Amino acid sequence: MTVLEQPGSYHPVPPPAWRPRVDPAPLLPDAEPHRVLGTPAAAAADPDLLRRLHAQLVLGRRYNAQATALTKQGRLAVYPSSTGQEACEIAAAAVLEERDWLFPSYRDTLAAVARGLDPVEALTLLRGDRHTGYDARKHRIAPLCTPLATQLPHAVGLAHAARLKGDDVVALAMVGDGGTSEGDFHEALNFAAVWQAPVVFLVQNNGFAISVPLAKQTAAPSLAHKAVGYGMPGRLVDGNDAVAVHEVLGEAVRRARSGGGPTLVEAVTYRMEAHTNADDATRYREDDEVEEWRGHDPIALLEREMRSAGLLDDDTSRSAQEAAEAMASDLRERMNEDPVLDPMDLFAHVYAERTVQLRDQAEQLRAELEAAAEAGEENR
Ligand SMILES: Cc1ncc(C[n+]2csc(CCOP(=O)(O)OP(=O)(O)O)c2C)c(N)n1
Ligand SMILES: [Mg+2]
Repeated sequence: MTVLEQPGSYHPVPPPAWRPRVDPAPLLPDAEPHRVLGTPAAAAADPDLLRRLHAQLVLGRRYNAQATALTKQGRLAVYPSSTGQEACEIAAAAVLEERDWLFPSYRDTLAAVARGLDPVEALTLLRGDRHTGYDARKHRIAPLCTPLATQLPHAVGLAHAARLKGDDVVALAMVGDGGTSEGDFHEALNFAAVWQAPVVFLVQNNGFAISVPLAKQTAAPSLAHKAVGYGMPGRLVDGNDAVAVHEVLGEAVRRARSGGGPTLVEAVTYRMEAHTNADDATRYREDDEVEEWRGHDPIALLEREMRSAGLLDDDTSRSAQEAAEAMASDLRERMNEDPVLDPMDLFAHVYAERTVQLRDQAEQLRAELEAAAEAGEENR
């Protein structure tokens, strides 16, 4: 008997068991990035929130400038600046509760600082000192992640596990536009949606993955549209509008917390500086483009709104600047101190149980350090 001769009813179209699993329409992002500043909606914004965001943006800008200066002084190995992207960094930290988790990428030291991490600890990894530089569990900030997008599945795993345990925890994971082309991005979003994990994915579309512009990164209508393929809402927001980013991320966090599942947020922003201090951005982009974005600066946008609403005067502006200068001078001073490091610490926190190879290497290093110390004693 051939397949065609088998008994049973004939279905010229797929059986009705097949239908779209969810209605895609509500998942689609808006055509334009959501904005608040410079629109009538700004009048309803909480004045205290505007003041808080402003103070943090000013602090953040100064922090980026200081960290970049430290690379030039040889005190920091490398610094990927988030100048121009401060609104995303600040808002990401502001929408989280203490019990939540932040999963930053290498560019997101400022988000970690805005979450309360000591600015020196936040730079320890980039200084090449000690592991990630801070206690990830204590601060609920995962290590600043250099391998692109690998922080995303971690965020999903943590959020899903928390939900299974009945803990009220949301994970917010940050990634760049380039990171969306990684397999880990796909896997993380797929798992998050299937499990309805309490995660928020924040893609900072800053236009470039080092020298690769977005047009060469993806053919998708927007990065937010990618959400629909996984069955989660995609939201598009002006990443330089601190109030809008705060609003969109806040909604996504509330949705995740209340069991509504994950959201993918694409924040449209721009990397004002080179990829890192080791990069020369003039080799692959025009100054005109940078200048155009300078006109859409996150601090200027907020200040304009606040001044017209009578929420910012020269005194408040000056005191925000002074607080930023004090932070920068403290950072400079403390980064100029040589850290005291134990070379044996290299082997800590690598495996729960040390492998044979690591045990051997640790012994070898210990012997070398002891021999060097003895030789030092003899030469004295
Ligand atoms: C898995 C992996 N592949 C390649 C790199 C090298 N790399 C470091 S940053 C970067 C560009 C990432 O761009 P994007 O995700 O847009 O983040 P941005 O630097 O703009 O914040 C690349 C390719 C890496 N760190 N990890
Ligand atoms: Mg990028």
